[in-house]
Amino acid sequence: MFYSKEEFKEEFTKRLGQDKVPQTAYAVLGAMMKELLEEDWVKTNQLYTESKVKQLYYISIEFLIGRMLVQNLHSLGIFTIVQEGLQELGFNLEELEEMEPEPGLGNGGLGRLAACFMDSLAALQLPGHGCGIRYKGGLFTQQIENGFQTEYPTDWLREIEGWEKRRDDLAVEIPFYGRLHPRHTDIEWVKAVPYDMPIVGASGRTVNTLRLWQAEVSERPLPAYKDFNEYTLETAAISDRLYPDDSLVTGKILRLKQQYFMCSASLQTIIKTLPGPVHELPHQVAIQINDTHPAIAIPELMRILLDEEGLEWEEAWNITTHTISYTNHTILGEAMEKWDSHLLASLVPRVYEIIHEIDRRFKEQLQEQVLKEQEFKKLSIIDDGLVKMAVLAVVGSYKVNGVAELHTDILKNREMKELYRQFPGKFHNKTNGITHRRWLIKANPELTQLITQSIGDDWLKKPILLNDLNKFIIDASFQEALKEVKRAKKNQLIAHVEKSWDSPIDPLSIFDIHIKRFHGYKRQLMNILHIQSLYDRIKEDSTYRPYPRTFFFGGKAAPGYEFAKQVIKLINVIAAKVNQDPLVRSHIHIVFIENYNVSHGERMFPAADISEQISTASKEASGTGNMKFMMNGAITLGTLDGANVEIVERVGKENAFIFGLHSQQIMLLEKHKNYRAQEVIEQSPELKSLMARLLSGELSDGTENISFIRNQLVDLNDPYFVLKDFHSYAAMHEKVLASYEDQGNWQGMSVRNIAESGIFSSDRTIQQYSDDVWDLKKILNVY
Ligand code: GL9
Repeated sequence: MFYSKEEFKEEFTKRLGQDKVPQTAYAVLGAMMKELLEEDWVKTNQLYTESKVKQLYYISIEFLIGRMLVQNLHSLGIFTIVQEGLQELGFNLEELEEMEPEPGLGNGGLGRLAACFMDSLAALQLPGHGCGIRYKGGLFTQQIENGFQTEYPTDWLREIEGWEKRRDDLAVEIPFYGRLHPRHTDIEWVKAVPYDMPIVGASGRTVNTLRLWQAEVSERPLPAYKDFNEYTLETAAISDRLYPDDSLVTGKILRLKQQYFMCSASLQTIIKTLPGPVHELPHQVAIQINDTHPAIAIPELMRILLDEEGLEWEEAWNITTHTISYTNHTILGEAMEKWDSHLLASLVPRVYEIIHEIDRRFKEQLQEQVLKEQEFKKLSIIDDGLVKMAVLAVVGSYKVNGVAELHTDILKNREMKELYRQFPGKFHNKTNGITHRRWLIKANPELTQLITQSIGDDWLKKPILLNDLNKFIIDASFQEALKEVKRAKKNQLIAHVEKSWDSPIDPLSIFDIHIKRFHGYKRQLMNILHIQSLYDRIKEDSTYRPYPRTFFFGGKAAPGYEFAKQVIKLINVIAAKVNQDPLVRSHIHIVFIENYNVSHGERMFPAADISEQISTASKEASGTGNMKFMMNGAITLGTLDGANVEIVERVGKENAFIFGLHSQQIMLLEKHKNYRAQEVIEQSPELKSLMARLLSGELSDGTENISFIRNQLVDLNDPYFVLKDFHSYAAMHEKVLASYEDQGNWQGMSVRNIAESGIFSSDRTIQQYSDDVWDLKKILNVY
């Protein structure tokens, strides 16, 4: 369609016509992009079908893809042409990008990881696709009102239609409810209609597919007892909204419906479009289940193989357990899915029957061993009237992985010890990664340019080559240029934020950034309590006048998670006080970024000096924000948790600020129950006064109490060890300040972090999955 800037301008102008407003420009540009990638998309699919190569399906309840327009311009290799062309025609690409709504089809790390994986699969020219749900409403929009989080529905679909292709021809029917005997009757069918989105591979012609399913009423007859209006409402609800849960389960029937809907639709399609006989499934298809949300794919695949393909149990089980593999993303107890047996038996009776049989056979096998009752219980899929999805996922998969070395070790040695003993060969680690294309090349073109000027452009395709930057650690002119980049990114962030934030932000201050979901274990509370202690110290000690710092917070709390919501309120109360105080304000400043999402992230990671990664050791499975900061030259201030451990291994302890209890220490304190928060408070005058003021309500506006924070720290004995780690956290902040004074050394640390970040590209992660689990072959789309 166009190969040069002039050709682009000509085509664009022609299509734009007389309607030269940004809205039209945005629409025209989008339409041109879609046309441009359409041919490659069709060709990629044809190639996969004709060559009968093995294909991967990554099933996930969340895909937090972020905006697509600019990312696709980069992938198609026409970003510069278009950006300059638009400028010459009087349009600003950045302004057009702002018109694109962000599809918030995920909560946080787990959903964003799925999106990074899609990007890497396409970039590496591997045949891998996503399967998920086309939620009409993504994650809620957060507004801060009077310091409190309030939630508003986000309906992104209205404006985005266009990137996707509805495929009525590929719709399938999903069976819910009904009676089983003598045969499955009275089924309430739901129609699943796929919407396909193109996943464009960087500088190749591979265009993979993200297939999102939408629930609609079926044309098949409804059972006599069922009211049609009720059925219509229930059906629409299935793909209406993403559950806003973060590392938490609701146990609601609608969630289970979503899971089964997505798995059944995906599997039916996979089987229908299989190029060979069904017993060859494991050679033709790999299915990865992203956490336990799609674990119901295991009995569903069994159902299809048994009832629709007519296989015997042994053969069906053999196929299933060589096709499906499982990734675990958390060890938090409250995030472990357990479904009520009755609920399953009523909603998906045949699937429940199969789960029961899987459990029965597995237990029969276990009978041959001498097992303690406790061990046997841990290994039971069905236990106490509950179906434990993680156990089902391990038993029914050929590979099981954690998402960072520490996390996988904890799975093997503690959380899944009994399962590991049964299936030692299944367990492996795949440390998470992030796509450097979005999080460095797109988000930070200034840094990208500096790197390319210094080490050439091979790193764009092989991010591990960022390692070559190590030779610039003490190079004064590189350091100066890096500082310049950071300053530019800070100013851009300020320009963006100041539209909504009323107090001016100092671009020369240290940008200390804490962005992620609000959760007890992520310890935003520790951060804000420390800031309060800084405030007190500045007020009381006239010799303490620290170098200016701006503390940024951003993140959403699950609507039902009261504690997390009160932490948001506390931050906003303390922010109001700090930011209004003329003395304190020149030393510390707090900014709360409303409605933190992917687009905000793209502006914030590049502007950071300090990356707050302060979870209670052993609780954060991996973290991926830590990698995005590192790649943009921020220094980690964190605990030895999740992938922080591997980051520190790469950069060296001297290039990070590490504090706090280690995971072993935390696990011992938990096991022996010998932590006493009250004693820690008693021993520290600083904590004592901080707690007294906090609990008196002085820090809570007078309008609201802080009962949940009190409850957590006092009544619940500080389960995330905020008080226990407080002093070593505060001491590390002082070390940050001292280090920042030596700018030569600081910039060197920053270079070191960028240089070592290549290993955390999701290209590395995906290549490892492909080599060790999926066995995919690179397919070149040439024609
Ligand atoms: C998570 C873990 O908590 C993170 O540590 C991890 O980096 C990601 C991706 O592996 O998975 N598990 C989980 O349930 N969430 C994670 O972020 N939560 C959300 O995504 C909301």
